[in-house]
Amino acid sequence: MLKTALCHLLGIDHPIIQGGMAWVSDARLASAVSNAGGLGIIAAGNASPEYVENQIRLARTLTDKPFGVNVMLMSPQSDEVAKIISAQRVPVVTTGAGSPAPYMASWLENGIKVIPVIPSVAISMRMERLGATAVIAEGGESGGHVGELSTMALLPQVCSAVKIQVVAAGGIGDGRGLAAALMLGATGVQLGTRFICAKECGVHQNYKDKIIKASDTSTITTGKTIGLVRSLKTPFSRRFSRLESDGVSKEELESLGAGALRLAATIGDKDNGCFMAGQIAGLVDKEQTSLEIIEELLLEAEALLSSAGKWLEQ
Ligand code: TUI
Repeated sequence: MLKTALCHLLGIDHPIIQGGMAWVSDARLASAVSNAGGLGIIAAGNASPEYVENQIRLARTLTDKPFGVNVMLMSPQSDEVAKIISAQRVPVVTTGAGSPAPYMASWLENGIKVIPVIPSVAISMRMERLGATAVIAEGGESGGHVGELSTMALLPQVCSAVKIQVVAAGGIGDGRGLAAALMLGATGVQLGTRFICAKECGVHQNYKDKIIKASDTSTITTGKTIGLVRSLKTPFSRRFSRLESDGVSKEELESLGAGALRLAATIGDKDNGCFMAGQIAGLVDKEQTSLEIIEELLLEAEALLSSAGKWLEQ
């Protein structure tokens, strides 16, 4: 049985976190993952504080296991969302796309475990100093807003730099990725793209179908001047990319980007949607329940880890 320090830290059975994905991961997906023994995460994204509060309440009716909320720190609503999380005493908070410093004390005082997603060693050290419970080191293979470093390079450097636990994210889609992340020093993994294709994930079917059809080279990053975002190559991302190289203003690019993820997730808009996904999309070939995904990952990783001694035999 695969057990790591992360299981003990978070009170979960398996060291697998479902990444918070704006417009994609809601209470239904998060509770399915938590019921399967992982840690499910509700994404606040740009949603209203009322939506987030309702989702937290809904999750509590669907699972009695720990779950988390992800706060996207670029959201203008994050102050209000942060307060709701403190009041609701959500078991775990993950943060992305900025520094959670303003909210850290309140969350920790309320007994909330705070796990920032970080793209570099310097930021991981800053988060440790601020009192973070653990960090999620996310390489640029991941979908959505990404840093510059790959998981393979970032993860061992973060593990060497901090004493708190490190969870690996970016480019992990199966048990091989889980086993490799443990070898690099992580105590668990976070997966986003694979959980988009979970049966309990309510995104539009077009989003799931696009990921299932994707290959290794199906994603692209855009937005070098306004923050890199990785998404599937679509008419939207190609258009965005072209405008960017034509030198269109930051403001125009921002307004073009705003809302495009929502269009992809809610109505599956193939022309105007931004289908954020990681480079591992080519590995995802079917819809499965969250339980099937987690069980498959564990079986693969356990087989690999238990036979790893073969590399040392004469
Ligand atoms: O946040 C993510 N991925 C995301 S957020 C998102 S929503 C969005 N929608 C439209 C445009 C842009 C975003 C979609 N995907 N991953 C975690 C992550 N966090 N990646 C990078 C960071 C990060 C960056 C800077 C974390 C901290 C940071 O600075 C902290 C500091 O101390 O300055």
